[in-house]
Amino acid sequence: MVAESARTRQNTVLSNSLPATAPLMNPRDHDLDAYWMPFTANRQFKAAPRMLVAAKDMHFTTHDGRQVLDGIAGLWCVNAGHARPKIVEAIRAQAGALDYSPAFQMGHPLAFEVAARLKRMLPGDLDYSFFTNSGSEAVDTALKIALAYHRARGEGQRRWLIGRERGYHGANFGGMSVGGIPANRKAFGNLLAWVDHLPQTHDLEHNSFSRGQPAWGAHLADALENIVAFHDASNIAAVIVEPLAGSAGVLVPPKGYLERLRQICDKHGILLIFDEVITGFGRLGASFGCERFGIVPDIICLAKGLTNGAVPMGAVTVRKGIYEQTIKAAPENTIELFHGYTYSGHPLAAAAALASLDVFEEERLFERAAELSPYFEHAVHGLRELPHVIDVRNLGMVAGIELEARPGRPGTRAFEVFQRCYEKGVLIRTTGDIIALSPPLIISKGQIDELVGTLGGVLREMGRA
Ligand code: PXG
Repeated sequence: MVAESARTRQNTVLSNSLPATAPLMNPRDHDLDAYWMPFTANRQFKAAPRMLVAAKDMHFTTHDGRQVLDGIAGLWCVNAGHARPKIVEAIRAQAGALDYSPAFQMGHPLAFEVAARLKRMLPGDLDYSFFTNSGSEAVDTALKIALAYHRARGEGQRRWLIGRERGYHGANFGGMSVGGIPANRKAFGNLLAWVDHLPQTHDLEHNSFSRGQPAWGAHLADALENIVAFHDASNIAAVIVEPLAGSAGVLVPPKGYLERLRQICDKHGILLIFDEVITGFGRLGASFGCERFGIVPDIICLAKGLTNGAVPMGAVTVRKGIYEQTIKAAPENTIELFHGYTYSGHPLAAAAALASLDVFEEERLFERAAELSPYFEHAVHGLRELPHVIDVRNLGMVAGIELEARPGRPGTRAFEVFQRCYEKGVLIRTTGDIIALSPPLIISKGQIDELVGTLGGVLREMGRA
């Protein structure tokens, strides 16, 4: 039903395509060879390029002038939709007023303002923000702060960092080391030492087709007690997890799991880091995942939605005690943390962040996400009976649809779904044989039908092959 109505609707959307706002181009007129594309099958892409030339609200314009519905908020970042005038204007004005200001030993007002805004938005005493340019840098910064904090309080032997299998914490050495996606680690043997991993939380046998948080699996957090017993609590600095794992294919935390991690960390003086690069800024129907789950981590990593994806920026926000302890351990008038980036708190990024936070607030987008999520949940679970679907999972405005892999050719089925959806005017994201949906929070119910209906149509069309 959903698929049929959406197919009709999609034809309407295509025939009523908005005019492209940028000149159309032919990728064949350009030399595509020199750009080494990230996390991309370069040869496959360059043989059949998918170029985007413009974007507005819920749609991209492709190089051949088609409108494509954005089902993934760019890469989980454009939470308020594309090219929002307030954000565009803020960036434009800032570029003309103060294009750059040195990040070390100098300041500019907007960076302080973003930190103050985050302090007001975040729960508990998550009060102090350090700025980076990406989620990967936010993660590495958070790990370094955890080590520096323990050292500042005289427990410098706390060096172990505990991540989780299937975790994604960016592509830099720290994040890759605590991360748990094998393909991301395989080629780079020189990982951080002193790292261990919790087991991952998703279990198809117990949890498939859960709506929202699965009932089974809180006990998986107890593995942290085993890790503590093995390395000794006195040697462990921090545990880092995504409250909901995005990149590995939308792994929703079992009920009670995060609460238990928090308790075990508290018991042993271990810092709990939430990597909310994806779950921050409304994705789960609350300002942040920590708010949604009612748990205050010691450190939170942010990026993506912070600037609505418009200018790169990340942030690490820490609890008051972490900042105060680290600051006071250093002698007066000396640098307290030897860490930072040329573009920390960049004026254009800070301007984009303030405007994005304004748009989120003015349009009540986090509440809107909460209001829309039952509709979204109902729509995605309608895919349950389609060929090769072995799981559907969701929370807030994010969903994962897991397909059975083709024997000996993992990932190819989902990638074909991605290609066919794109041809039909819908952008989805795949990781292995898992499809992720994570649309801008401005999506309408009709567009949810179009997104899920197009996906359902493709799954049906591909049938049992
Ligand atoms: N932490 C988490 C939880 C992330 O999801 C990063 C850190 C790194 O952020 P940067 O800004 O350095 O990329 C991420 C990034 C996908 C996908 O679809 C996910 C991310 C990035 C690109 C694609 O799986 N997450």
